[in-house]
Amino acid sequence: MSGELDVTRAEVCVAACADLFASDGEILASPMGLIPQLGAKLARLTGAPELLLSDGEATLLGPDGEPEGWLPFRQVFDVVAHGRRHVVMGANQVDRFGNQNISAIGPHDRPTRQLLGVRGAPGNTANHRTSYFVPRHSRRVFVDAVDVVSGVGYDRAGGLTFHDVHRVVTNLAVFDFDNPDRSIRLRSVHPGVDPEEVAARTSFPLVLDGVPATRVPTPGELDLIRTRLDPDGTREKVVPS
Ligand code: F8G
Repeated sequence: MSGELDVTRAEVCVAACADLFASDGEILASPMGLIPQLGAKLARLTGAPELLLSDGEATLLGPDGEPEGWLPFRQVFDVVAHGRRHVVMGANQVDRFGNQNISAIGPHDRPTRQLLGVRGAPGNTANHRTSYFVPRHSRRVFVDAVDVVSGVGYDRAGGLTFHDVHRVVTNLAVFDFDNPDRSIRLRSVHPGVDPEEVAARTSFPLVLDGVPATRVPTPGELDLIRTRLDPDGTREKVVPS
């Protein structure tokens, strides 16, 4: 896809998800979905060796899936409340202040679609760092205003001391919330993606000038992804190039 290493879009997304955890230290990573999971494992093997990985049930795992500890479901709530966690959730909708919806689509009194429900999104965004991964960037996902606030965004987080919506990684780009008003900012555009395409697939305006390219994985990271973490290449089914 890009450069001599023939890096795929999925591999760029995995490295971008690994970078989500780069400065986290010894916290529990809770990546939802294959690409964020590969990113957390890659981070553990490279820049974030203290990261704790969970199987989503009750076991802490090493990067190759080897058991490292026991963390029953009830204790996850203690970890959530103490803020020692970084979750990467999905999003059916995200708006320009980082409000996320995984609950329902349409008017509250008569939704057109019932989705997963708010699940852990309210508690996560009130207590610790939260990021999102969107495998199919579209105007349907990046909306002016979400229909149901599951994960709380910066325009509603006034009283939340530990609110920290970190980044949104999509199949096209990476976003952060580093604007002065904490609105969403295009941080990088994946190699081979035209910034105008990102704008066309987003329902609110974006600043495109001067936006750098998302980094590509290093040769060492590529080797880990391709031979150790995802040798079957399932990543390419989630984010086709
Ligand atoms: C739409 C849209 C849209 C979808 N606009 N229509 C339509 C219009 C689409 C389809 C239909 C379905 C800590 C913690 C927890 C726990 C702990 C506490 C969490 C206890 C665990 C349990 C708990 C949250 C983790 C996630 C969500 C992961 C995803 C989704 C998806 C796709 C977003 C990728 N915008 N969108 N439709 N969970 N899930 O046309 O119509 O709706 O569409 O952290 O839980 O409680 O707390 O979503 O939707 O992060 O990311 O999979 O639902 O699969 O199938 O695309 O085609 O059927 O007509 P989906 P999809 P139709 S943390």
